[in-house]
Amino acid sequence: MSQSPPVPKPLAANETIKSNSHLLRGSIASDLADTSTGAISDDNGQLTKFHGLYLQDDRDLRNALKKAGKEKAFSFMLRVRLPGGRCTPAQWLVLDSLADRVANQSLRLTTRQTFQFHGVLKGNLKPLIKGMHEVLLDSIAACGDVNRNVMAPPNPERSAVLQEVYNHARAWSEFALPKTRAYHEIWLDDEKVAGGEPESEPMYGATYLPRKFKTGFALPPSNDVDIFSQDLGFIAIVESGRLVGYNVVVGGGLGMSHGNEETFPRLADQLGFIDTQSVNAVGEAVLTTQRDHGDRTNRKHARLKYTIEDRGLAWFRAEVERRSGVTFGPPRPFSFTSIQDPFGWQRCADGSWFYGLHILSGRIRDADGWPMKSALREIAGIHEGDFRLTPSQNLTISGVTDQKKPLIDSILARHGLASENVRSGLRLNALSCVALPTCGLALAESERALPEFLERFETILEQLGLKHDAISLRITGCPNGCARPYLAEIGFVGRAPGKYALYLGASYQGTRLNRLFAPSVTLDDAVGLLTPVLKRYALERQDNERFGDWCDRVTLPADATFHSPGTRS
Ligand code: SRM
Ligand code: SF4
Repeated sequence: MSQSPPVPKPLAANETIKSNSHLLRGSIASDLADTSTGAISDDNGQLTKFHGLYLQDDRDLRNALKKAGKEKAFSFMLRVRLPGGRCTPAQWLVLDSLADRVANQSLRLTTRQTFQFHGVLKGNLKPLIKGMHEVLLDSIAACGDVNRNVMAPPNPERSAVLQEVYNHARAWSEFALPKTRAYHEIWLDDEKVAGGEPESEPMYGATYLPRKFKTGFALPPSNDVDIFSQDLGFIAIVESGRLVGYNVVVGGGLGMSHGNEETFPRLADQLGFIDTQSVNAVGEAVLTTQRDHGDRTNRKHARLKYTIEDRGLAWFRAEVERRSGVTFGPPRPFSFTSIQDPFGWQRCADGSWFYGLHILSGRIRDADGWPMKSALREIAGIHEGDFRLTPSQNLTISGVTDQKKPLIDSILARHGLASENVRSGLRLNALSCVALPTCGLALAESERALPEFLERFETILEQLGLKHDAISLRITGCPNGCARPYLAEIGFVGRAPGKYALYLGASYQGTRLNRLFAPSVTLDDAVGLLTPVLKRYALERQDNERFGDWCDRVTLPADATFHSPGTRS
């Protein structure tokens, strides 16, 4: 008896929204004109992501508003597109002032080197986007099923190699931008193009990618961009002081769901070496292979990491070679030794200076005793170089001359922001995602909980003589992994209010995932569990052995979870 062919699975709802959207327009414009609500429709909410915007509501106010029978306190988050995290002082001043005028008086530096505004009311979206446009900034493709903000090494050491890597990152970012004019029409009131060629998306097609897609460029020995967490990564290979090409890595990604074993964090695998001329061709081939073969039926299985898991790396490499016409060479040797941003004053090869400023959770606002926003506004007012946002939510003030250095120093000192004031190696290596009150997916606190987590662990580390040891701690409000917690030596992942899964044992350099140590703990539980572990580490570690390596070797059972196939250096 012949078997009937399997019934194809239905497409995910987002696929229909995209294909009916007339290249990302939907009915956003009419939703914007509707003043009876602060929200937009669900379908348009999916489309505005491609324009860098998320509809959110203030979760602190949800219950009270519900009780009062009122609409949720809706507002939008806007994410800026900022390849490699570079921003001029003029742009800084405009973003600073927009945050005061049309958002919640704060700027948030993200784990992918850009800015987010929170609390933007619907009627303020156009003024915000127009204001950004005046200083040549936009939020196109900052979110959505497209190539997102491209990461590049932020260290402002002005070497020719670093500049070249940045140029490649920028060129790939531009090359992979959607071509639709929807953003310009909706937000900047551009005229609709009449006549001429019909608009099209040659690289993406009308349904774009099955899911978000992230690219990073790394320059060893620093893995500051966490290259193995990217869908597509380019690791710069420098020989005799010259950039000769890149090792390409694919299939990294961190999001998972608690209790769903079919979802997991995964480190990227190496495809092989390419020359510098082939970056865009290979990038396009990786992107279109995922466009054509990624899962469009299940958004929890739609990232590139699952396509590679399901079909195998050999198949994927052959497909990319066929599409790009580029043959991969064997990966060339490289080594990552650190992930931490440089802090304080550093001298560059060209004689200029840069200052690495630690910003807890990337939150820039004026808090009591911590007037970060005012200080940076004053610096932007006199600064002649630029600012670089780092993947660890910090900031670099770069291109500072000998003449300007004392002035910047005095502004930092007057506002109490000198890096020497940062208390511990743990704090300098801590990240948190935004979580409550804005993130609709948060199960637990993260940014607002980080200070207490740090204070508790700093006390223990100080007692054990580990205060200045660089140990990475990352916390997120849910398992989506926005602060890359699975690549931290100590990772906390929100499960429920006040409860976190605790992971240990990633390598400090971001080359090995951590593993589950305790499935659901409070901060008190975690302090109780980790104090003896840290004590043993202080006494038993081998010379220069990092906390994550020691945990991996000593503390964790061999069968603790996490899937990380492939070979990494
Ligand atoms: Fe993220 C969704 C914040 C980096 C994995 N992320 C979200 C949303 C938009 C929540 C939502 O969908 O409603 C969060 C908005 C919170 C808010 O109120 O601002 C959010 N993600 C962030 C940021 C701001 C965290 C931060 O504190 O810095 C980071 C913005 C980066 C940027 O500038 O583009 C951010 N998100 C990441 C990273 C880290 C990275 O890319 O290096 C990851 C893990 C890497 C990865 O993608 O695999 C990450 N975010 C996710 C996921 C899970 C994706 C998955 O494959 O399962 C979601 C949920 C989703 O896509 O369904 C998500
Ligand atoms: Fe929100 Fe979860 Fe991302 Fe944190 S990790 S910002 S809680 S989606």
